[in-house]
Amino acid sequence: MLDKLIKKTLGELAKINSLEELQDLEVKILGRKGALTNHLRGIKDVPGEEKKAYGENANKAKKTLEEAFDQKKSELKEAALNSQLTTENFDLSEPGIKPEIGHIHPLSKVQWEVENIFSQMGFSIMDGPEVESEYYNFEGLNIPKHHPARDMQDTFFLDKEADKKHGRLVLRTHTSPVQIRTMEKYGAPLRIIIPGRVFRYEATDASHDTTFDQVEGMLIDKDISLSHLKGILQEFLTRLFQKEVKVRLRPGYFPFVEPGLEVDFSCLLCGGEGCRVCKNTGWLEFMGAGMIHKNVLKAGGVDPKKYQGWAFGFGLTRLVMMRYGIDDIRLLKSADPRFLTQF
Ligand code: FA5
Repeated sequence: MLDKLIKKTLGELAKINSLEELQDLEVKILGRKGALTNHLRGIKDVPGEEKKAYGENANKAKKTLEEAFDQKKSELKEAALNSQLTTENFDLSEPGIKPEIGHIHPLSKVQWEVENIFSQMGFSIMDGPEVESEYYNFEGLNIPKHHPARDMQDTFFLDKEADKKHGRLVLRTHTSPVQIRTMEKYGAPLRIIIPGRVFRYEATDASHDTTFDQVEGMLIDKDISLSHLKGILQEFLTRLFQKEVKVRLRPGYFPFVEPGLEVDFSCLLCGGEGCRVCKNTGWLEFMGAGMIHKNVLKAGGVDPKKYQGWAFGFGLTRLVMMRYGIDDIRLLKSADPRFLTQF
């Protein structure tokens, strides 16, 4: 009886030419009231000792037929697709769908330009961890515990200790910790820049964010003075903005430099005459810098009697804003295509 049903069904299956016919046959055989389903239900009337064999055979038949139906279904689907491809009209000259092509984020663009200019001047590009220890972020940089200078940079602390010597883990508040890491690793002389992301626990507004990018610079050698710093920065900014830029140094305070400086550059819009952008001063505030403090050189294992050097740190994010005239820092991390497609 079962063999007959299988044979008959396979025979009918072979003659089927459409998915609708296939579905009808499937209902007739495997559906709730289908022939095979009825056969399976008949198990209740079979004597005890024959039940096992009856059930096994019926399930085997069910499996065979299900596979045959699946196989036929894929054949019919493929045939339908092929006939669609051969019968439908194709216009090969019709314009295609233009693929969306992404592009480089303005922050990365400017970062690469900065890296290129400094590489051309013989600087190497360094990297360091974003999750730092208190030691590298503060103590090593001559900012002891409880020193009021720690309040200058509000910090995100992690609930975990690096180790006894290095203290708690923090999200680095500046790229300066990599100064010490690089001195420890390579010793002096050194000529490096360190671009990277930094984090501060502060209220955001149009010019402040909690996550932003900085570029640190450091040059250590014999007989190094601030005139080298001024020369390098002037050259860097002139190449970056492709117009002559002047640099001005003012006294400033950072615990890891002595003397410390604030660096300004001549306003790009008015060239120093005074305008709305520079608030009529002719200058734009750019960054902190100074001669590296001897305690910092020592922390990095460099002998301050033999070597000296300078370091600087500027906000890359703010430089990008100046470069493209972006008036809100938060747009840069917004991932908003209306903003990003403008670059
Ligand atoms: C520092 O972070 C020092 N490490 C810089 C330095 C390095 C000084 C080496 C001396 C020697 P400061 O906190 O001023 O300094 O930050 C440097 C720059 O980061 C600022 O000039 C500014 O451009 C940028 N910056 C600071 N806070 C924010 C913020 N919340 N959002 C965006 N940019 C910021």
